[in-house]
Amino acid sequence: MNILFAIWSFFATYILQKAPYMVGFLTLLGYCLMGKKWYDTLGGTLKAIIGMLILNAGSGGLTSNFRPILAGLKDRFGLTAAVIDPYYGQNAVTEGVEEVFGKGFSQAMTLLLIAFIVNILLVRFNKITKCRVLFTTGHVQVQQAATAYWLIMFALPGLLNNSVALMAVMAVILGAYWAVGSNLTVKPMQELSEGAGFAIAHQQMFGIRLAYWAAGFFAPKKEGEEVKKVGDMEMPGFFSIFNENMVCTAILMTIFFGIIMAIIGKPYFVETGATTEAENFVFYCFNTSLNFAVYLAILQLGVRTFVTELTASFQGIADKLLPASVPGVDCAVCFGFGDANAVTFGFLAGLCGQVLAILALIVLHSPTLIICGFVPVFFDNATMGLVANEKGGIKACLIIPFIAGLIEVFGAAFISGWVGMAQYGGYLGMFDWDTVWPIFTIIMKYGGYFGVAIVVIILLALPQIEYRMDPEGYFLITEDYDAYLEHLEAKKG
Ligand code: ASC
Repeated sequence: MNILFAIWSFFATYILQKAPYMVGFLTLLGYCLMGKKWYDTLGGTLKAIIGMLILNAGSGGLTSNFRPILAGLKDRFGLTAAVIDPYYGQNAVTEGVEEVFGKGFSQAMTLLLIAFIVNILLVRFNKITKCRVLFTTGHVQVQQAATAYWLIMFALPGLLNNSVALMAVMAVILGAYWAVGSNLTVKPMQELSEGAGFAIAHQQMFGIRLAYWAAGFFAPKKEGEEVKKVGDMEMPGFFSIFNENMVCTAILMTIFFGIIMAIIGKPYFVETGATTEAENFVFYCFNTSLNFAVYLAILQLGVRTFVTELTASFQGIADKLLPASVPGVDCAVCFGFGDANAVTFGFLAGLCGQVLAILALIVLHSPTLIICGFVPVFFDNATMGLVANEKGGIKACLIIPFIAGLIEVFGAAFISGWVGMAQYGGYLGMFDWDTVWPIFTIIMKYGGYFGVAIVVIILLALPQIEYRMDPEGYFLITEDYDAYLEHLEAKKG
């Protein structure tokens, strides 16, 4: 028993919660199931792990460089506000959950495990459930388990005395959210990546599908008319330098972060040890801003390194263990596809939305103030911008993330204030957690067990509805994308 527990605890700590090793583990398992030669298996597994580590270096670099700048606004002006950021959110739960609910944080990890099993089961029985995606992003699952733990205890205080029932309810809801949310991204992601065979398992999965749906309103109505995407813009003269992704990112970020850093002022950055009194401040701002383009390039290299290994090896898992399934990966993976500049445009549009919403909170004297965190404002809106651009073109790429930015702040202000998490300084704040999760919380708070049933039914109904809209194409889209395209043509004709 002890040995089993030790194995489990090693697996949970070093594999399940660490995306690169989870991806490596799945690649290894997939290639073994396919009966690949040992050296191909070893090579592929290492490439998958290293690719994910590179992706993490990119996304981690972005986060660690630019998060303190946005958070600096809060410290510099002495605001008491909740930062919307997955890490602040997780901290808020760790600090507050014992005080508010008298329950320790460790149970949130048990929740993670059981919910993951629910995800696996829903995918395993996808002939019935129609769920096609397995989550592989452990760090995100930890953050979500923590937040769901709080929201559900807040909504259903009657369950606090019954640990088993509490866990069961939470695991079903969270596991269903993972399976169903990631499933919603299958179609947008296949279109974006031309059938690369992955879906997104992150924090804006409903957001991606909504952006995809909303982008339909911007798509050309006449047959044969092309979408005007960000990448199709041919800029004249000086502006043509914006066609190059690295240059575009560098210029826009220098302007944007330059302004914010100037507002915060040099003393703050000296105080926090980010720069020194001796270093030229303008140069410091310029260099920091250019790093945005650097980390974005690293991130895209990581995607190219691991995606083919993971999706090729996953065939083994799909054939032997989880039929008709695909891996669900970090949202940053899609930055390797589509128009690279749509990432930057989506981010900046989302940021405008968030800033406007924050100003509105201040003007309206909202009891909860929000400070934008880098992770939601960048990763959510860049992803939604990219998806929107692909289907609806440049207008969709700007307008949809802008609206999403407004929703993110208002949603986060409402839910984090209501459930009392804002008091602990942070909230997860990613798109789904500012929209669908607050709605779930309201339904459960006022509907009790009946509300729980409604939430679960709504979730499980979504893949059924999507399946019924195109029964032949539904599984074909991940199994054979070319055949799927032919199927679409045949349907049209
Ligand atoms: C998150 C989170 C991160 C980033 C990263 C994006 O939600 O916790 O570290 O987004 O996954 O690549």
